[in-house]
Amino acid sequence: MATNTQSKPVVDERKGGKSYEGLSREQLIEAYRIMYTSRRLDDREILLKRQQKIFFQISGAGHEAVGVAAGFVLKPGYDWFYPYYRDRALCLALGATPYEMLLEAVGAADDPNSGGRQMPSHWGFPKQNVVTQSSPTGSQVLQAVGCAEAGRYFAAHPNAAAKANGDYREFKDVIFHGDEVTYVSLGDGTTSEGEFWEGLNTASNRKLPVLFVIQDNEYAISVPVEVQTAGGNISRLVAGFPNFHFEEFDGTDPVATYAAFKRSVAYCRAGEGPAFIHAHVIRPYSHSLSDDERLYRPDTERQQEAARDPITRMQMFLIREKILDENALNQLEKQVEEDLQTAVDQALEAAFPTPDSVTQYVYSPSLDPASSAFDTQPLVEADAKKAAPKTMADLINATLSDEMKRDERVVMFGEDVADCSREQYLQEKLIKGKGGVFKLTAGLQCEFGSDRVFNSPLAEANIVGRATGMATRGLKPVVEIQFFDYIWPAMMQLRNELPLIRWRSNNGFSCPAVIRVAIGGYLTGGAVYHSQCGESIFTHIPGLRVVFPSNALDAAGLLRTAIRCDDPVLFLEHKRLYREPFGRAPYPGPDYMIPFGKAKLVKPGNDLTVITYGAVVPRALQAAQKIEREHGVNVEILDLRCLNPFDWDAIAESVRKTNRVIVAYEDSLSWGYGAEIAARISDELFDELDAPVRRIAAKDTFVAYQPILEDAILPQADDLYRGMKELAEY
Ligand SMILES: Cc1ncc(C[n+]2csc(CCOP(=O)(O)OP(=O)(O)O)c2C)c(N)n1
Ligand SMILES: [Mg+2]
Repeated sequence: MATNTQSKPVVDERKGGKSYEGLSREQLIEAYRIMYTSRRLDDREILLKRQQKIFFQISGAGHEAVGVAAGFVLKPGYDWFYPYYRDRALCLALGATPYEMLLEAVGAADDPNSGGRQMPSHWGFPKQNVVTQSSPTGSQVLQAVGCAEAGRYFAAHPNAAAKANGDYREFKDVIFHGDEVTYVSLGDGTTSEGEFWEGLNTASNRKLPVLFVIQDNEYAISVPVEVQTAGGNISRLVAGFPNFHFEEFDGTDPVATYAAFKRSVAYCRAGEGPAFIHAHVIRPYSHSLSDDERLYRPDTERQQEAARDPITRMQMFLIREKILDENALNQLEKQVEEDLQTAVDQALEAAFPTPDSVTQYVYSPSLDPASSAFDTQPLVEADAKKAAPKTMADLINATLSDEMKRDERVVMFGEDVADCSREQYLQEKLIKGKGGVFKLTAGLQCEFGSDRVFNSPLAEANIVGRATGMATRGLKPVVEIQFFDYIWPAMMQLRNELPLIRWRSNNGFSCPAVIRVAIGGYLTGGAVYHSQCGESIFTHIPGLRVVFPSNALDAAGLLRTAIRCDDPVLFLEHKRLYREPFGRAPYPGPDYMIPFGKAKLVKPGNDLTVITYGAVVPRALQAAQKIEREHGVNVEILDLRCLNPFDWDAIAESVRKTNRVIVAYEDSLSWGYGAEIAARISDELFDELDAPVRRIAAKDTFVAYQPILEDAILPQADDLYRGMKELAEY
């Protein structure tokens, strides 16, 4: 259904005839057909909602001209699309059918958007490169930026697109085109979200071919544009961003809209930079069926708006220009109605998904990171230098380097991760380079180039949102969040986007990125904002793998599994353990991997079990050695090292042997990771227990600066010792 935009106008301008900005009469008729289909499909859905045959409705009414114009200028399956819910006409113009849209509305198994998992108008058409859309307003913007970056990266590194067996690449096809454009749209209200501004900033700075489309209907539910936007006009505010092509126009005029899109897309395709399209549209049908705009908009305002309805405008245009007469228009509309009736009848017959499918595609169905494919042995190095024990920081750095060498799809960015953004200083050998505040990425930019290792702006949502867009396209971003304490601006992306994309698109899209995060306390002076844990907040998110190694060898093996696997991974690196004497190990070689969800037996014992991970492992070991010396209590210590999935079998085996168990963790006690483990033990191993399940963790407060306070707050070896003694005596 996508129209060839190259076709000449039927009337030649040179002969003094009329031009419709390059649109032929046939294309104008087709434009109207799509616009009318879009509007009437909304009407149909509204009816179906009133009949309780569908469960939600949100319309694209008033926005149809924008969608059709964009769909005519851009190319489905070639360009990339991050739409929002009012983009029905766009998706129709790109080739999605009313039937496919209705399948989402009824929640059918065959719904290509989501398999019945998302609300209607949450577009996702893999065939057309329409990337699964979510509900949080604005979260699409940074992903679109990352998508555009990926396209540019593959154009510069075409070999990176090659398939490879044995890792995520086997299941991740890459397609790209050197002049592709990424479309992203949003409403006027959504321009208030910070992620919108972060997206503009990066697209501008990197001159990315992103088409930002603001569909300004002057309302965000009931909040008018002058409350959202300082001065009431977003174009005025963004005018200072360099490298942009700007357009502002009446988006209810299909021909003017088409012309604006043509100019903008040409600018992006030519590699000049991003374009900003500000289309003034209308919203005739309230925000959604759950909203009644008469509560906050008087009739006069609504009537004025109705005079600009793009459907009527287009009808009048076609008649005025003698492209269609009234009879032909009626014929066309009748045909649309008939086709829609057929689509509705078919969609109402469609099979529903089965309840047993609900956990399908939470994770990759193709590659299980807990499988033996990820179980390899460390290399024993003959070379004495390589065989010398290395710190966790050393081995993480070595693993990153190895994987960048092995897989050209791996890119790294974050705050301060580059050696030096001002490359000339490196070239002139004036400086040594930084490579991360903890130096975990040191030397990687020098080794692999500035387009593979680079600094991000100081914006955590920017890091995770862009990584999500890149990974959706097939890159393997391994990005860094500098401190766990500052992960929160990325929370929308981490909770609602990265881990959900596979499930909500019914496996239509996936984004197996790795997010490395420096975490934890015991720093003596780390204080409130450089000591936080909080891993259970992330293990609570389905779709996200969470890893938390306690030593150098595990960090190397698990990081490699994280990079090669097909799921998104949160890789937590304890700052206190980066350079500890505890847990150093020789370099294990470039293929050493540990499967996820396999605990490590740190110390065997018979009297009680301590289940722990991270920086509590060495503290538990210290306490266990002391209690064995002093009281002969023989403690078994299990280091979970991977928190999702976690090794239930190892826990159960140990508890069956010792019958007494402590779950110890660094985060504050209540609602923490130990609660889940303790609950599961009580549930499934109740008969095996000779004592209550105990938790030892931080106090339910924040981590203070003064070392005396820090010691009192975080769990210490002495706390573990006391806990072990009490439980052994119970
Ligand atoms: C982050 C977030 N906050 C709030 C909402 C609830 N919500 C959904 S749409 C909407 C208004 C959006 O207005 P605008 O961006 O102007 O788009 P429009 O609906 O007018 O086309 C709101 C507040 C949401 N979906 N996501
Ligand atoms: Mg709006």
